[in-house]
Parts: sequence; C-alpha cells; structure tokens
Amino acid sequence: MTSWKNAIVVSLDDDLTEICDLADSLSYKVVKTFVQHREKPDVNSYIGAGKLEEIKEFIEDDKENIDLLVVDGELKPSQWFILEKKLGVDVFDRIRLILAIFEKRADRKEPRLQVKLAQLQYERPFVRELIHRARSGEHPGFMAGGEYQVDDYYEMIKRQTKKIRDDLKGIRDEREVRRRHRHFSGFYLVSLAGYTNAGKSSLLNFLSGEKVKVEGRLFSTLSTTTRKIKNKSIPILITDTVGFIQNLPALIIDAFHSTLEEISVADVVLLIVDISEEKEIVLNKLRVSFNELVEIGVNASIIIVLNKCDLISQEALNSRVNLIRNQDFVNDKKVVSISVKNKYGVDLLLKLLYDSLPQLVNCKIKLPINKDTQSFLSWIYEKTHVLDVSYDDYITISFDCSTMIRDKILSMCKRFDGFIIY
Ligand SMILES: Nc1nc2c(ncn2[C@@H]2O[C@H](COP(=O)(O)OP(=O)(O)OP(=O)(O)O)[C@@H](O)[C@H]2O)c(=O)[nH]1
Ligand SMILES: [Mg+2]
Repeated sequence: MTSWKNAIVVSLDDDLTEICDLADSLSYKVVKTFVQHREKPDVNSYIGAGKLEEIKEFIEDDKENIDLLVVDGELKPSQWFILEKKLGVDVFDRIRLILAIFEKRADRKEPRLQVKLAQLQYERPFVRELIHRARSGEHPGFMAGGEYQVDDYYEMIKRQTKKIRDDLKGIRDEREVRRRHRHFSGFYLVSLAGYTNAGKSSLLNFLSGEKVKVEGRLFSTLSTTTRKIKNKSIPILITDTVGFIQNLPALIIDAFHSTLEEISVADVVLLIVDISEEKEIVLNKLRVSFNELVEIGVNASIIIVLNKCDLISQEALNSRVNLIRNQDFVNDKKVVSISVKNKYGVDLLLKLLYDSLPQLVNCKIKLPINKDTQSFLSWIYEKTHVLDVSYDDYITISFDCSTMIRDKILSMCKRFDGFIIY
C-alpha cells in the first residue's frame, strides 16, 4: 500500500496542474499551493523574501506536518540551500521531483543505471555548493547520505559516473546487435512516442497482446519494450518508450539516450497525444513532443495518433483535429483519431501505418499446390501483408512486403517450382 506524505508547492506560474500531478505521482498529497508572480526568480531564494516568510509561517503553523516543498522550476544550488535551511523541510525542484519519480519507477537494470547517471549529474553542482559552504565554516547535511565527506563524495560521483556510462554502453551495444538482427529478418521497426500518460503502453498492449504496465500516473514506463504486432500481416515490431514532458531536463535526455534512440532508428514513429485534454494543453503537449522528436533526430515518417477520443464529443474532436491539422509543425503529416479503450480507429491506424512503411513492394507469385508449399505459404502469411489468394491449378498469391523479404520469397519461389508474376 502506498503511504502518502504531505507537500506544498510554490510556483511563479498560475498553471499548477502538471507540477501537482508530478507530486501526486511520487505519492505526495499537495496540501497547499503558493503562486508568486514575478518576472524571473529571485537570485537568493528563487521565490523572494516575502513569500519565503509566508511559507515558513505556514509550515510552522500548520497541523498537516509538511514533508516536502516542491518548487516548480529549476533551483540553483545556493537557492536550494537557503530554502532548506530556512524552512527545515526537504526542498525539491522540478528536475529533482522527476528524478525521484524515475528512481521509484526504475525496475530493470538499464533504467536503474540511467536514473542513477542522471541523479549524479544533477547532484554535482549541489555537492560543489556543499563543499564551498563546508569550507567556509558551515556544516550542511549531505544530499545523498551522510557517510561521505563532501570532497570524497565529489570524487565518488566522478568515478561512479564513468562506471555507469561504461555499463550503459555495453547494454546499448547488445541492443544494437539485437536490432540489426531483427531488421535483417525482415521486421519493420515502429516506435511509440509522446507525452507521458498519453496511452503509449495501452496501445502497445492492444496491438501486441502484451501486458506492460498501464497507469493513470506520470512516467509509468521507463524501459523500452519491443513486441511483434499481433495480426496476420507484415512483420512489425513495436517499441514502447519513456514519455516526454515539458522541459525534459537535458541530463535525463542524456542519460536515457539509448532508450530514446529506439525512436530515432524506427521506420515509422507513432506520436501519441491525449486528445481529451483542454485544447491549449493538447497543442502545447503536441508541440513539446515534436520538439523532443527533432531533438532526438527523428527522420522517419511520423503519424499523429489522437488517443482517448472516447472522452470527448464528436464535435469537440472535429474541432481539435482541424486545429491540429492547421499547425505549421504538423504540416502534411497523417493524423488519426483512436480510442484504445473502445478499440476505435485502430484499423485505420494500422492501414496508415502500412502505407507509411518504407520500401514496401507489391509482388504476385504462383505456387504449385502440394504439401511442401504449405509451410512456405504459412511463412509468407507470417512475413508479408497478404492482399489476395486464389486457387486453380496453382495458388496465386499477391502481397506487400519489404524488399528484404521479397528477395527471400522470390528465390524460394523458384526452388518450389513456382512462377513470379511481378
Ligand atoms: N479513456 C481512455 N483512457 C485511456 C485510453 N488509453 C489509455 N488510457 C488511460 O490513460 C492512462 C495512461 O495510459 P498509459 O498507456 O500508461 O500511458 P503512457 O503513455 O504509456 O504513459 P507513460 O508510460 O507514463 O509515459 C491509463 O490510465 C490508461 O488506462 C483511451 O483510449 N481512453
Ligand atoms: Mg507507458
């Protein structure tokens, strides 16, 4: 059972939805929010002396027992130090909150290493601040446990970083070998990308019959899962990936590089968007997702998949689809509305997906009918998208497939005394 703790949130911005969702994802109940309107953060305390005093009073008066202050922004080490010292509670900025969620969710070796790497990168400037404070006579507590002297701790960060980068490289190389092997066996690679909580894992489960974790919380998926799309058609492997978020910290992008690479090597990227949210939020998340794809270096075709359309009216859906189509960055990309929950629109999505696969060629062959050709025929069914089959003295079969598979089939066809029509 989850044990909940209490947090307060402070922001320079009115929209607190996402930061509160992030706190919720880490099992913190947000008992109070503070908004401090100012152009830019205060150099000393980020929120300014007045707000700091107000929050201090709230924490001291409050019966709720506050465990954490979340700052919706990026704290400099000196600002963080001042806030923790003054308020006497843990203080997390947005990045540290995201890292803590990632740490909690990391359930396999690779994401555990990736999160650790990102945490070490994050901690470095803070540890430097602590060293500086310690040298000037202050005695701060240490960020990551007390058994190290700050100097030693800084050295340890450097050593650990190097070791983790080496380990991750090993895992990445293995993945590269596996990927090449799959491509060589004629599989197309399709990646699911998009904002966290859009429904990527739900779509993977639906298309592959898999049961990866699906949750209404942010960042349920950290590691990639690759599965075969379950239908009698072209062999396609679909990969689920870590979700995007606005201002995804660069150190997370860096640490998760090999995971995000799955997106950049795909033949087609399905960009999943939750269409049920407010118009402005949908557009913003779509823009953020596009920017991430550019950052990752995606050259493949992108299909925009508007999910959760069961949650809005047809009218609202139409107006949002129009709005999205009119965005410059959407250009002439294919857009399709679906509901994984109601299994709506998935056939159309698959059709658009097949149409987007590169180098799909159309072939027609004739095979003699005998028991040897039966197993070959099953193999064709498994590896290609069969369009038509007819029987007379021969079996005539037409199908779409990759050039790699076509070459294999044509040479097998001759061996079985068949004919190639085209
Ligand atoms: N109503 C509705 N809910 C959906 C649909 N698809 C997914 N969901 C819900 O949306 C939430 C998030 O789904 P996930 O599949 O975990 O989303 P994700 O994109 O993998 O999220 P992360 O792994 O956190 O990035 C879950 O509560 C799902 O049940 C849909 O078509 N309709
Ligand atoms: Mg997921």
